[in-house]
Amino acid sequence: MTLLWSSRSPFVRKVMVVAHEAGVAQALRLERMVVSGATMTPEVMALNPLNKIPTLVLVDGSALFDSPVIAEYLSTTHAGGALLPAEGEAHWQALRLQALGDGLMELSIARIAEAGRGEARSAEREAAFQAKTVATLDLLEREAASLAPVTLGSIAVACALAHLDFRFPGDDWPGARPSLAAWHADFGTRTSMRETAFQDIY
Ligand SMILES: N[C@@H](CCC(=O)N[C@@H](CS)C(=O)NCC(=O)O)C(=O)O
Repeated sequence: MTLLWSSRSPFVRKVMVVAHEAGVAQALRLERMVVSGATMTPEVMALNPLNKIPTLVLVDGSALFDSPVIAEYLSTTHAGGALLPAEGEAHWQALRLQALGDGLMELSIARIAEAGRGEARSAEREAAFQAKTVATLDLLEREAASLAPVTLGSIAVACALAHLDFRFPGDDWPGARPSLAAWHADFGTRTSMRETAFQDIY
C-alpha cells in the first residue's frame, strides 16, 4: 500500500499513528506530497479529485480517502477492530472523539491559511477560529477521562493537540487544562506517536 504523505499534516499523522498501533506501518510505502488548498497537485488529483492527503493507494490500484475512512480501513482490516469498537456506546464515542480531533485540525489549518492571506487577513475570522478551538479544548478537558481507551478517537485528539503544539506553541492550551495536558503528555510517550513526530520539511 502507498500512502500519499506529508510530515506536516495532522490528518496524515493520524493515519500513521493508527498504522503503528495496528501493526501495519511497515506495509506502507510513503510518497511525499506538497499540497495546498489553493493549488492542485497532479499526482494527488489523479487518485483523489479532492486533492487531499492522506490518500491511501491499495494494492489493486484503487484509492481510499479521507482520513477517517483510511483510519477505519487500517483499524478494522488489520487490528481486528480494536481501535474502533464494533458497536454500542464505545463505537459512537470513538467516532465522536475522532470528529472533535479532526475538527480541531481543520480549525488549525484554517488559522494557518488565514494568517497567510496578507492584507485580506480578517481579525473577525481569526477570532472565530480561536473561539471554536478554545471551546473544543474546554470540552475535551471536561471529558478527558473518556480519552483513556486507545481508539481512532483518542488518536485523532492526540494528533490535533500535537499539531497545536507544532504550529501554535504560543497558545499554551495545557495551562488551564491539566487533565487534558496530563493525558496528552502520557499519550505522547507511545511508540506510535514518537515514530510519527511532525517535521517542517517541504
Ligand atoms: N477531511 C480530510 C482533510 C485532509 C486535509 O485537509 N488535508 C490537507 C493537508 S493537511 C490537504 O490535503 N490539503 C490540500 C487541499 O485541500 O487541496 C481528511 O480527514 O483526510
